Amino acid sequence: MTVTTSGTDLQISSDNSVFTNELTVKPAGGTVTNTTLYVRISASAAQGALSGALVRHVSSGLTNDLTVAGNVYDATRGVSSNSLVGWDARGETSYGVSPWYPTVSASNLIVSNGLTRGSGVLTSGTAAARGWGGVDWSSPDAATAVSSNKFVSFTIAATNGYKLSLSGISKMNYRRSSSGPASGVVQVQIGSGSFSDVAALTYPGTNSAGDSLAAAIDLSTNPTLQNVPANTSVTFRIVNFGGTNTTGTWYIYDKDSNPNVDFEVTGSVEVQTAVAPTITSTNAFTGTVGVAFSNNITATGDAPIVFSGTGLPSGLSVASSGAITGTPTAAGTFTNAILTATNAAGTNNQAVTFTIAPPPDSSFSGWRGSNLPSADLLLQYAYGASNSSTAVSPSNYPSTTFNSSSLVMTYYVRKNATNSNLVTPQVHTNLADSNWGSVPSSNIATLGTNNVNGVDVIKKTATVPIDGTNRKFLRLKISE
Ligand SMILES: [Ca+2]
Repeated sequence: MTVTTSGTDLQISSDNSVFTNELTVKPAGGTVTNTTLYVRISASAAQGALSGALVRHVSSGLTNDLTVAGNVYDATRGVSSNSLVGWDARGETSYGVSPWYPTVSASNLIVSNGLTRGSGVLTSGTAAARGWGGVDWSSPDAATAVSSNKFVSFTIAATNGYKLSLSGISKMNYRRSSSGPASGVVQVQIGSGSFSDVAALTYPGTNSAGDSLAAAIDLSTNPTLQNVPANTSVTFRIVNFGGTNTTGTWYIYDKDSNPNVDFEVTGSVEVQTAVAPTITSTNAFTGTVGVAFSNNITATGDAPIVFSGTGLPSGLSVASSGAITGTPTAAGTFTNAILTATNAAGTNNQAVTFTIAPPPDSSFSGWRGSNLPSADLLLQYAYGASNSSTAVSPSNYPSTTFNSSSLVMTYYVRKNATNSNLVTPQVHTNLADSNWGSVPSSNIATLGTNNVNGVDVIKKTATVPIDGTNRKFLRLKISE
């Protein structure tokens, strides 16, 4: 006798091994003994419910049909090609197990915590079948919901040698009651950092058949969710609020009543290539003697990066964090400084120049501030008198001595004066003549530093030779 199927969607077998669309069952001694036939849906059957499927046996003009019902589901269970984790709520009851671990599609990804109800999410009352969730989402806003632990969360991370990038929440089938939450927000925490909002959620539907988000959530443009290093946990938190009654429900819901995932997060897990540091901060720093310096070296590359530096101006140093701090003690242009950034993958050096300006009060205009220049102020400045003083300290007056061979003038000038010619000793044989000459620098000596009224002044002498017949005069020219 011959048994056939209604089409190629259905196959039959007598041994549960070899399946075909037409099977001949041979009689033994003229009688077909009781024979078990196996029926299966063929792998080529289209998705959805089988239509008109039957197994048929025609004998002596009689047709015996055995109708067969069945469903063909997506072999991938509706999982996206770039799926990381997906949850199918079809088998969940009583609000579902917590934590609820997903199907993991990506290699080198660990789920350190499945979907977990916060302690503020309750499981009282009768739960819908094929749903995972809870009740009491009545917080007025997200912040209140967070502080009341009315959220669900899960945590994933790339394993050693891999990095994790998130592209989106491709699917969220949900169900809520009319007094359940109308709104929510997806928050993400990287490592032990703070949670930040990455997407708003709205749940307009209150259909008991469930509903889906209006659109997939795109996370691919969120830079903090890309290239998350190995073993750095990424915790998603779905914070729901706006429920009008504490008995209101919210579920991840098996909306289509099939094995397809109902909640899915997509992205990629890729080999993490070690990246050596590259210093990105400036190669030219400026500072001022006596003024606290603060700046930072920055670099790209794998964390942790340790910074150091050599050849910096005196008074400055580099911390391992990259902070350059200290107070410069000498003015000038320093071109020998090398800043270094080091991580496990390598080292990057950067030659930098520090331009350190003299102290802010080392020029007459800087010292006098907004005052109008005046001869009296210039005199005070040149001799290192106090800014508030109206006269040069007598201790700074120039004085002269002589012996049989030399005339010596002792005088004071302000230390760090930017104009070294501000105070110039001059010499002449004729006091009345206007054409005085400068005392040669070889005849000028520096005898040390005094502090007068809080200002450093340098004691100097100008010495000119004299003899018994030729007289000489010394004077100081002060100019701005
Ligand atoms: Ca499902």
